[in-house]
Amino acid sequence: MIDLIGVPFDLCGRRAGSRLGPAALRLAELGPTLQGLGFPVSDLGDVAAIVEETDPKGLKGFSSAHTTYVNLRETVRATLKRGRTPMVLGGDHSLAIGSIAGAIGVFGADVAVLWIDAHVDLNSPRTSSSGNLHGMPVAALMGMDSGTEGIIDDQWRLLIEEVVPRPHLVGRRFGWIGLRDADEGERRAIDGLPASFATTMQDIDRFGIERLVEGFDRWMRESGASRLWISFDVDVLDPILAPGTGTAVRGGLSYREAHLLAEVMRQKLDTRDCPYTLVGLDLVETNPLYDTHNETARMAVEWIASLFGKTILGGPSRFGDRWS
Ligand SMILES: [Mn+2]
Repeated sequence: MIDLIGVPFDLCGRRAGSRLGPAALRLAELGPTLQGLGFPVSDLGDVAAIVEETDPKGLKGFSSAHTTYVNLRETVRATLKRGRTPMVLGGDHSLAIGSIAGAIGVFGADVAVLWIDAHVDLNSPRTSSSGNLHGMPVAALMGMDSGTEGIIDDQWRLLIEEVVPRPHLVGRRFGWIGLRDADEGERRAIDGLPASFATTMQDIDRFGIERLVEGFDRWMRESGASRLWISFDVDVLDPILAPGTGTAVRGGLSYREAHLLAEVMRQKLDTRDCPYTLVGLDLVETNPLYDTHNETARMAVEWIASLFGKTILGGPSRFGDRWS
């Protein structure tokens, strides 16, 4: 059973417009598509809150972000406690602070996160060049220091001490797929997380999706976590295919690579001895202002369908073990 949770929130991104993302995904028939695959779906509506900003010297949009993340955390927590799967529709990627905080609140250290994204999102307020929270959610979920003082440090502490429950995420429980845009501060931060599964587009070029997912599966088993949260940023897709995002970077996943990733991931999750389950997802950074004919939301919905078991002939490969 899947609960859709809309977060029409874009105050912490570089470009406005991803607040229209949840509507675009709903219009692309995300709910009916999942229903058609046999999953009962409830749409819980939207949780984003826009409140008056209290401090112009602080992080951009912080008061609204803080309220939104807390609302989202509590909604995700309630959904998980009812044994349902939250699917969070963004909105800018900073909302993952709230959604994954909800999963940590329920499962504690048993959660691992797979961040499928062109970006590392591991900046701290000090290393960020833009000061936008959408480049910092991973650092917040890991409880890293702000590296600053004053109001920005106070706000950051509020996130890592009150919004995100302990235990914070650690490198051994964090994986990336699709990276192709990293800042200098992020490279240093990733060097400090040697146990993480940090993979780039070059790894996909060299080893292919299938071996990459094999590696992810091994890493996931070694991590010891039994709950997987997937945070899917549509900018991991090539912008020729999915232009509707404010954070486009050239050289992303092709249509076939993206679907193979979802399909092989599903095979792994459905393996009888798989020691981990998919407990929830983010689907973020869809921005209809940059899209043509809602292509990007449609692509995201198709990707989700593949991840939830849609195949061309309706079952496992007929070529697979028998003829390959
Ligand atoms: Mn991104």
